[in-house]
Amino acid sequence: MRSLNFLGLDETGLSPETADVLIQPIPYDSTTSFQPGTRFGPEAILQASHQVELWDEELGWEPMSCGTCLTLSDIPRNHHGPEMMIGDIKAHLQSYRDQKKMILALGGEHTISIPLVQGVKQNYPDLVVLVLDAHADLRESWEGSSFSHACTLRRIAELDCPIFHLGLRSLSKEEQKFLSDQPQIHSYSSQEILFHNGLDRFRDDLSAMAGRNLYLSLDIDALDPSLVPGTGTPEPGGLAWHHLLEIFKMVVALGPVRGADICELLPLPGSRLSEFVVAKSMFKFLSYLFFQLRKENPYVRT
Ligand SMILES: [Mn+2]
Repeated sequence: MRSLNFLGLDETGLSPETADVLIQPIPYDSTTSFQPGTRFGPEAILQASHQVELWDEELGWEPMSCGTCLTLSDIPRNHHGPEMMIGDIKAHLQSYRDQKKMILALGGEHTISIPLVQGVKQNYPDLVVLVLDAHADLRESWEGSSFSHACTLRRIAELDCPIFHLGLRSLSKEEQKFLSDQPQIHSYSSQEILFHNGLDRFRDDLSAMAGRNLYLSLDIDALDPSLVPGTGTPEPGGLAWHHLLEIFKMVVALGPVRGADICELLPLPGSRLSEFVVAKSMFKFLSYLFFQLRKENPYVRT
């Protein structure tokens, strides 16, 4: 489907109908406020993914021989603003939604999560949204747009689904006030996760919703910028690699994950670290996901 694909996998014989997971690049940015360039993220991530080993040393298996991924063609960037782009994303993915396919989207800026979550919520009305992000993204509007990357979680909150937000460490006074009035947004700051066992509280809270359908949105700036310096709006004091893996494992174990995205990777000249971390995080997430699916149904593709 796409000449440069995820992990350089052999996609012979695969189609969107038969693949377990569809990788959907969405090279879009327009509202990024600090450093533009996240539209170059998907290409850089896919390139870096070719350096990821296909053997998962932690689980002792080769996940891509048990589950299948197909990398789709890019959704072209719409230059007429985020609302138009959101419409394009919805239209582009409609047929996959009708088939209830699992889509892992690659941004691009965080705005792309809005139509992705909306689409999955249509299929699964009980959806619970998990967001990893340094920023609250709860602004009503930002720089003239209600669909700026800085408003992503505000728009998702309007969809009336519980939200679990991990890695928060930057927000405005107004966002803090809004957050305090939103019982359905469960927040776990970076500091709580790093120093006060915040992931234990997260596991307990999410366990109360075990079995509900989940969507995972990973703004890569949730991780510490020493690990991912290439991001649109870096914030110090972020999560470590192994926090991310622990979160993936909890999420995969606690509910069926129906959709996911990874956003805000900004390739930097002279370093491939950030895109490699993103590519490896995709690999680990899919490895856990396929491992869990095989555990639930050992007769499928063993
Ligand atoms: Mn962010």
